[in-house]
Amino acid sequence: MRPTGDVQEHQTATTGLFLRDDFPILQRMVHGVPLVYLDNAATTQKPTVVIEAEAAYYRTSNANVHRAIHTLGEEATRQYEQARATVASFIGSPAPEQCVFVRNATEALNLVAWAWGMDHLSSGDEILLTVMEHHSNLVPWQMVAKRTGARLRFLPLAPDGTLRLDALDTFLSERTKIVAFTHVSNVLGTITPVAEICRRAQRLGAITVVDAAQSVPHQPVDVTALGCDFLAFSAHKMYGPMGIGVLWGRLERLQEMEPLFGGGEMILRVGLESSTWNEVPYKFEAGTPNVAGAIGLAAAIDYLRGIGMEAIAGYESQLTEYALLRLRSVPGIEVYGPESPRGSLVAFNVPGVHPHDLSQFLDQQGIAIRAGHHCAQPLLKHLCVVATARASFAPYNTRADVDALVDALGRVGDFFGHVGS
Ligand code: C6P
Repeated sequence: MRPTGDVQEHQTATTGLFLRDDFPILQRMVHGVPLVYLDNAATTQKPTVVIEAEAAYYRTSNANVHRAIHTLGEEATRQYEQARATVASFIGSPAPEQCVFVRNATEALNLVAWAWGMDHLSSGDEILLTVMEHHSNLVPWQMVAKRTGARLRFLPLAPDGTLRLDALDTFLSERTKIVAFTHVSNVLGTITPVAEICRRAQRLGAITVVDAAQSVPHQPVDVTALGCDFLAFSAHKMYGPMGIGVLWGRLERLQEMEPLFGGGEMILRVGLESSTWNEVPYKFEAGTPNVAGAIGLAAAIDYLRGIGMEAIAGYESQLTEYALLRLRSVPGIEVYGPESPRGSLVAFNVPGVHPHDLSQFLDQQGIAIRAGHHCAQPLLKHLCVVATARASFAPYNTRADVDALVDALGRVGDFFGHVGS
């Protein structure tokens, strides 16, 4: 059932869209007070259905996949491939084999950079990124550019933190081979117009790589509608387990890519001198995969679908709007990123208090936020800060959680004594 209108308004204020009881960890106390978890962009908490799905696999079906000719092996293989099909239908993939299981978004982005980039880039070619990329979508391209002689270019931001799309034509040319960019910034919350960028990049023959680590958990994402070549995300940011993520790719792109890791499962035939490769996606999944993780991810997707991604996006948008409104009432606070649309997070600084001290102060009151450079050092340099605090939301958060944060921020001055000085 999808809550809308009054029902959703009520839930934003009081109970959350997810049932808090579904998440055992949300029942715990921190420093003697109930936990207020506002670090969801770093990782989300796990519902019982996900924890149980992993445990049930280990309890009843644990075996290696694609190898064993026995009942457990067949069950494990069936569940692993069923999980792939669940992922595929969740993101609108034409076929399950276009979803490669990896460890996380970082590994997915590295896989494209190394396996596609090394074979298709040479001196004089350009890789277009944006200045707001997470290190995971920057450092691999730096490494590959260094080895191939390709040049990195960066699409700039407007003062409000949105992408300067008007500059896209200046940066895109026949030299551009790859355009790699985040769907939602993990610092600014900026949402990029993926479909438009992909359309314009592909007109010039460039391939597009979307870092969807901060979008897939929060809004409907359909790879076919977006029109990208590759899309990367992590399960642990979408209520699934750590250690499993997905690289989605267009079939022809995946087929033209050489494998990155060699070993078991990724081969067709092996000789002493040379080998041939298995089909997509198996040629990218060398060694024993994280079967329990894939099954846990599928359980998380079933859980998300039970609520509905449209409902989740609507709920989080209301909650973030409320957080922006309340945070701006804190004297002297600096809030980063565009007004709207924005992802479900707010980065901010309270003058005179280092974000690390702020985070520690909030932790004493049971409130978990993130503080630091958020693995986006070039972006923070662009913002002329070394660190920020960041509150990020999930559908188990409520306005009461935002109120707890803002009330605590109101006490920061008394605690540190020198705020604003
Ligand atoms: N951002 C944050 O607190 P991994 O670590 O591979 O699951 O995700 C990497 C990653 C890639 N892109 C974006 C936009 C991200 O936000 C992240 C992870 C976390 O913001 C940890 S630094």
